[in-house]
Amino acid sequence: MMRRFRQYIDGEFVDAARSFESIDPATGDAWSLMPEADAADVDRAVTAAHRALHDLSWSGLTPTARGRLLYRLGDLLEEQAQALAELETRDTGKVIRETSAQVAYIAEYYRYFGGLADKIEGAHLAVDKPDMEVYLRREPIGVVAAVVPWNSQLFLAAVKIGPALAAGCTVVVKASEDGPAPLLEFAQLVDQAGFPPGVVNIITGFGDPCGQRLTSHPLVSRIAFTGGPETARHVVRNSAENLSHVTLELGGKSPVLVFDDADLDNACNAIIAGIFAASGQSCVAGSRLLVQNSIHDTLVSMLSERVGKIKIGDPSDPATEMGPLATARQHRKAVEVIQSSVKAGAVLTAGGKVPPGHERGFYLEPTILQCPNNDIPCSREELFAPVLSVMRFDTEADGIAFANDTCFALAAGIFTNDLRRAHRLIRSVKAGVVWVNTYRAISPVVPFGGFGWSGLGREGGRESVMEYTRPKAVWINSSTCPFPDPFIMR
Ligand code: TXE
Repeated sequence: MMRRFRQYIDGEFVDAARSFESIDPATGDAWSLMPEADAADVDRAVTAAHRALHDLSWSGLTPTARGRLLYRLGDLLEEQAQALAELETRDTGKVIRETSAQVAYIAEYYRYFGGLADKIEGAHLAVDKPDMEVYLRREPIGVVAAVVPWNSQLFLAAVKIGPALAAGCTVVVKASEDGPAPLLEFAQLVDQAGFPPGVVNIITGFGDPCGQRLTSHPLVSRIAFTGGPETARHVVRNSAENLSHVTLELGGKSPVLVFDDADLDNACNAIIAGIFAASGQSCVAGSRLLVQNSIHDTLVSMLSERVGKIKIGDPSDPATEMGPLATARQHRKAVEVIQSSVKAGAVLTAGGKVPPGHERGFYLEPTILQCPNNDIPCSREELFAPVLSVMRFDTEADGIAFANDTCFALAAGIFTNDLRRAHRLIRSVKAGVVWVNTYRAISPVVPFGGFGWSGLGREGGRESVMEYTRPKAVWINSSTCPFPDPFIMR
């Protein structure tokens, strides 16, 4: 008997008319049944969210009370972190040592956004009309459609649900059709936390019709999307239906620059974490390594040696360092791009094939490709796989030019012990997040996001809550004089 998950709509756990099988990436076998939301399910979820938005059980809560609910959700998440981590590992293949640490940390995001709920402030405006008192209210923007991909669904949902609820919005979350189990299970915690019915709805289904209907729904006011650039273009077109606000968080081809004065042991560890953690399925993956000529060979051989020792295996084993890719589709794409890159002149320095003994499931060796230029497929395309493209550069200007030669602009890593150079690089690299002598550090306090093909807007940080509000300007006439001539504007 396969475990069967349900969707959470209007405070009820309900089945969909159809279901689909979810695949365990470590074996390639189906292990559970997921509800396949159709257009009618989406309509019910959005209608519930729209009703809840104006229902006094939610809209009548003080911001502090909303914050308390979020805080409680964070506490429940912390209590259930291990169980949810195990579910995420089972459904996505992400190793348990990563899911355990990440899920526990997500609780901090809910607490952070809970703390911000009563710190959303409007303004009093000093207008040029002495009798007028003018102030700005910050009101919830409305129903939010949150669409997430398979990698880190709980985390990517938290940076949408948290600020949306802090601002007083209601949410319909669409879990990815790949690995939706942890997010569907998380609905139990939303229920226990005591949110009124309809405030948070969690469904899953395919891009078309589920994602399509949700992001073009006339009752949705804001879309928060994480996924690939191609799908993002559909989402932007869908948003035109209702002229909804959109934020997009769309991956990257992030450069990591290592200069000859860097601490190479530190850089080596950070590079490995940057590209091989989560088997490379991370939007900030440092997938393009740019190394200054004089240290290139040394660093590449350090990396190759370290990569050879990465323990690949069962993602649920705490000793495993790298698990499978989440889907057969991702695996196929990575293998194809490795092959086309070698044909285009890249030299395979490590990995590149299915690890021996792991023919079942979607495993791929950690792979290093040395690229003669930036036009090799693996240095252009986002792979979402454990594949590192390495290029050499000579001068600082060359390094910057290579780093910026991409349509993406999400993250960048800079390794140098020269503070002046670090500052020059920070100013010059095209990215929304820059890490100096470190990589992949995150915090709820820090806004995250990119531009270009990497997306629009930011998630995390104070500003992200404001993005779920809209200003309302209020004019109050304090004068006792009669209203003046109606045909003169004042
Ligand atoms: O993502 P999709 P995919 C990149 C990565 C990956 C590529 C494709 O390079 O190889 O994108 O991945 C929903 N309207 N990233 O195909 O399609 C879909 O059901 C509304 C980077 O898995 O973008 C899922 O819930 N929604 C990225 C979500 O969009 C639609 C993470 C994401 O799926 C839809 C993931 C539609 N028409 C992939 N079609 C990152 N930023 O971290 C699909 N969806």
